[in-house]
Amino acid sequence: MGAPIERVELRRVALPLVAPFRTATVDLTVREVLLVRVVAGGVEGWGECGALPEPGYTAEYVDGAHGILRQHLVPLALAAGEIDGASLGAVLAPVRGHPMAKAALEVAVLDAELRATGGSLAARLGGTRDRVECGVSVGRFPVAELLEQVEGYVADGYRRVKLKILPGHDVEPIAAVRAKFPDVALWADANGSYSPDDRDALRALDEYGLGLLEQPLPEDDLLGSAAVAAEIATPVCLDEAITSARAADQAIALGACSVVNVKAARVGGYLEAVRVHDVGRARDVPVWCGGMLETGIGRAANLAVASLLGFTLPADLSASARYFARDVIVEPFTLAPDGTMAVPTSAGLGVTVDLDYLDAITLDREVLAP
Ligand code: SMG
Ligand code: MG
Repeated sequence: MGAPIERVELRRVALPLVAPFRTATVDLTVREVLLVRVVAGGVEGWGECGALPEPGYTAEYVDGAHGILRQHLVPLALAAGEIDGASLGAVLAPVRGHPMAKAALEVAVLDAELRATGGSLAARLGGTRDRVECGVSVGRFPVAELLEQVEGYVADGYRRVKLKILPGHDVEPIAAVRAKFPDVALWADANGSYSPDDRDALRALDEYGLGLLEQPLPEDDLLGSAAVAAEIATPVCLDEAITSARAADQAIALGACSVVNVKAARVGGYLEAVRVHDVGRARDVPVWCGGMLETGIGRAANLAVASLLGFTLPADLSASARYFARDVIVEPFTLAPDGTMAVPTSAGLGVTVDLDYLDAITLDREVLAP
């Protein structure tokens, strides 16, 4: 067992994005993000909450995550005595739902524990690769601007490009990108915006050689997703629908997907993300690491989990500069020309938080103690 938690800081920061990020359900120009800083045994650890300011991607949002952490999750963790990343899940289990808030606290506890003992998060999770293949997820833009954005990312070396689509805004951007970049590995993400009646529109996407179609239908429609998967040639990947390793196992068994997007935030933490990865391996389904426009803190943790061998497709993990003019860590993440990024190897998350910059962009900060 680890050390008792001495205090927990909840800090909200706002980082302007270098380009707007629009999906079927989200419209962002600034990434407002909730950070968790834990001190245990005199050592600090950091975590990032994936929640967005509005509940457009899933039900969670920054204010809600902040409230559940302040009122329920942090008090449970502070009252638990000796605790570590492995035992935290049971401590937080009385609170239903709120996976992004739980994941943020879990990774902060893991970071503190690992900084005390010297191991990297990647090694703790069972990761073995030292570099991760990276892709880029591009928000919705007018076509001319979209082509410009994609051109830049292809030149940077990203291994694949993911486009955001919704009904009525699908064939046009996909066909335009496909025409200009015939060989680029291209994916599309609908964020649950189609209905089972839109099968013709979904079938029409088959002719563009997409590597996968992510979350075509709403998250609770697994049978609908299985019907779509049976009807179209493009592999169906699920994102929002995969809330746990059990959900992944059942979705695959139902034929609702043949690829899984693994996001620690969405499944309640990095330890559960490893279990989703294990389900994928057991069922011979490729998995890849999704993203939530994380700062360098969350990106470090995503790189750690993406270093596990079952992550066989490029991640939604891009360089710091793809998101922010200035990241919150001292050494921003950069993409190598071969489209890979290095997995941090030093203790815990393996990054140094730039506290001066963080202070400059902090909107709100509170400290909770027993
Ligand atoms: O982190 O590069 C990133 C963004 C990846 O597209 C991305 N995430 O549905 O997969 C998804 C979205 C969820 C977040 S919308 C801001
Ligand atoms: Mg998605």
